[in-house]
Amino acid sequence: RGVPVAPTHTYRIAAIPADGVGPEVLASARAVLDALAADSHGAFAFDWEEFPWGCGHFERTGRMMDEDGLERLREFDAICFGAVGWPTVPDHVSLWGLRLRICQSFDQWANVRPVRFLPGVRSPLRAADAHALDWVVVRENSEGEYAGLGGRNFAGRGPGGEVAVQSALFTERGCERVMRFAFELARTRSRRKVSSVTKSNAQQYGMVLWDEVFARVAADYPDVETESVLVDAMSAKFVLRPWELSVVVASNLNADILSDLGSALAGSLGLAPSANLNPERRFPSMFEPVHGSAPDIAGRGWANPIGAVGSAAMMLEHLGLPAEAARVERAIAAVTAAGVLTRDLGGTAGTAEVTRALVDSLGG
Ligand code: GGG
Repeated sequence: RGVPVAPTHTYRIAAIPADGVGPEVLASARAVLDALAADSHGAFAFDWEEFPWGCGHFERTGRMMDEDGLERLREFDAICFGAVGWPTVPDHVSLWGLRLRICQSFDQWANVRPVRFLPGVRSPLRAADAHALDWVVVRENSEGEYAGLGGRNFAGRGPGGEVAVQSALFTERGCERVMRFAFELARTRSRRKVSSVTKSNAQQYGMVLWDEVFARVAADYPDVETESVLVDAMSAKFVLRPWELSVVVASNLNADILSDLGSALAGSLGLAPSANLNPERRFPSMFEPVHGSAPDIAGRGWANPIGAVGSAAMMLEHLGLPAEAARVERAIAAVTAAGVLTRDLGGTAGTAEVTRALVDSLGG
């Protein structure tokens, strides 16, 4: 009686906590999602399967993930990821062996990284400027500087004379699809603007192609304001004129750097959520906090779970549960406004306390 009778939909979610603080923040995201499901009166549920991959797995098996891992992940509705990296494994091995392997194999070509002001959080910006923070960085996530093209030890040159080449790959198709994604996103926002970022004055091939594709795509969106800004100037603009930005689209490396800067300006890298999307939905998309594994605080219960919980909200949106996503967003704002803050934000709360506060703030 009084209980909604919508049919139960069970979402199959793969959890990959991985390394460092990854398990702590992912447990928090799971607690929030499970609380929502428990409160849905049977309308939806999450069926979790956890994959114990990461640097520990690498030390035991020589692999960051199982050989059949991609095949198994393919069956899921979405992937929740923690963080990758541990000092005993070279960072390029752990990153390529797990996170990048999944992103590239599942063609998760759009990495969406929102940056916004949260009440009660101190920003290094002046208060009025901090309140204006409301951007989405759209990171091209399949090629660019992360194409993995290059090599070492050419023509017998050995130690002392070694040469390394690291190439960036830009395809017209890869640029165009991420730019169209950025423009469509801009059309859903109050400020319809897309800022494109390159270093095309110095990088005269790939980034000039990027600029040309941007100009062509922009012509299809006359209702959206545009600008093309060099990455060095954009870094200054993030700090000095943050109110001018809405959607920022950039290559893999540039967007990675800018989104860290953006989340630091919002108060902490620990706050930043992200979605690695395969917009065609041929493969599962992956949701993860922007931050890394933070080995220095791993296991201490200090990690800020808000980036992971915000990523879970992005997953809810992707799964077709926008009202539930909005509940999580409101809970995050209520918890920071109430001053329940982890150490990175100047507070004293631990991960568990923030998680409890988030669950208690979910409301109806
Ligand atoms: N949760 C994100 C994560 O684990 N990131 C690790 C990292 O170092 N990423 C580098 C990159 O994505 O560019």
